[in-house]
Amino acid sequence: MAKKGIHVFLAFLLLCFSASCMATKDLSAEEETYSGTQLEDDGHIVIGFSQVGSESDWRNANTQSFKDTFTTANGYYLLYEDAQQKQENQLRAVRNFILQEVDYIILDPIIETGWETVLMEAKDAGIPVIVVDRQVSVADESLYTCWVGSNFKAEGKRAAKWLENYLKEQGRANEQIEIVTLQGTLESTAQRGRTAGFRKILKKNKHWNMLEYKSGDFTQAKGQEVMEHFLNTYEQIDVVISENDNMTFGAVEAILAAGKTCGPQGDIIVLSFDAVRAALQFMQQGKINADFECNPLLGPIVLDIIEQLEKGEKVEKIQYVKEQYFDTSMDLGAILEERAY
Ligand code: GYE
Repeated sequence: MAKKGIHVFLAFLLLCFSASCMATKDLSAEEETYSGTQLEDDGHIVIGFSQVGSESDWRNANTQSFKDTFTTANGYYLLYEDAQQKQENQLRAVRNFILQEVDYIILDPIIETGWETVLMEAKDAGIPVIVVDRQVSVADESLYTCWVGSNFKAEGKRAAKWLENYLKEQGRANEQIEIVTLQGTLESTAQRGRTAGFRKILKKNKHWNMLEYKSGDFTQAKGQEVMEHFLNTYEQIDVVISENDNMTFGAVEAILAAGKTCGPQGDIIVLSFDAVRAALQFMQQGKINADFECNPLLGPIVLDIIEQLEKGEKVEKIQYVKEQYFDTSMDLGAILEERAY
């Protein structure tokens, strides 16, 4: 792809960005010596990354993966914008990236709808947009270059299938099972997929009763609040489906505070999504039954995509990452030793 000249304006913004980075981390000697003029000529590829927020451990690992991948040493400048879970902030960030004439935009869209106009603006400006993690729902798919992330529906199904097997093993296959679901941010791809995947198998299990779905917005604090509501409302809860680990941390706290227990030896079966390090440690402590992995390490995959685009190659439109699950029957100590997040 022919590289666009980077405006002095952009150089100025990048310098401000570097200055703000300096406040939080030590820059290498190489980074410290960059000047605006060098930025115009040094051939670095400029990436604007609009991130959802920092609501969860998964999100932080995901952000770190991009920051570690798109470094100046690797030939990139990463302009990072945290939208603090607000779509309006993301729209503003993307428009700023367009104004700054970045080479690529990476967008992790908080929800699926509402992207047509801004993506059209990026397309008109000739800036490829790589969508990551969550998806955009647009009639014209040429508005973005490609998407890479998880198969959330498969994750939801995997969780329900795990529950089916577990209940069978426990001799509870014909028991009435009362379930509650802590949903993620409503209308996000992760929420929609996990809910839909689980529901598919739920429908086939006539003894399973979904008492309520309620969103905890993927955060620990709201997860705890929603779980308190469930515990105050329903006398019997056999299973909690929590659509991410941070809500699970809050939910477990609420369960223990209510004088109940959870996990393989407890009153309530807890199934979680993401499988971040702290959740696997919770599992080691017997507080979670199973965790369905969602891989946040998307930076290197997007790097490959950009390298292909730079060579003028065509890239796959939809790219799923590989995932697995974990439960207490596994050697979690050994798994944790190898785990990158
Ligand atoms: O599961 C959750 C995060 O979109 C896959 O967002 C992501 C989800 C992840 O806040 O922890």
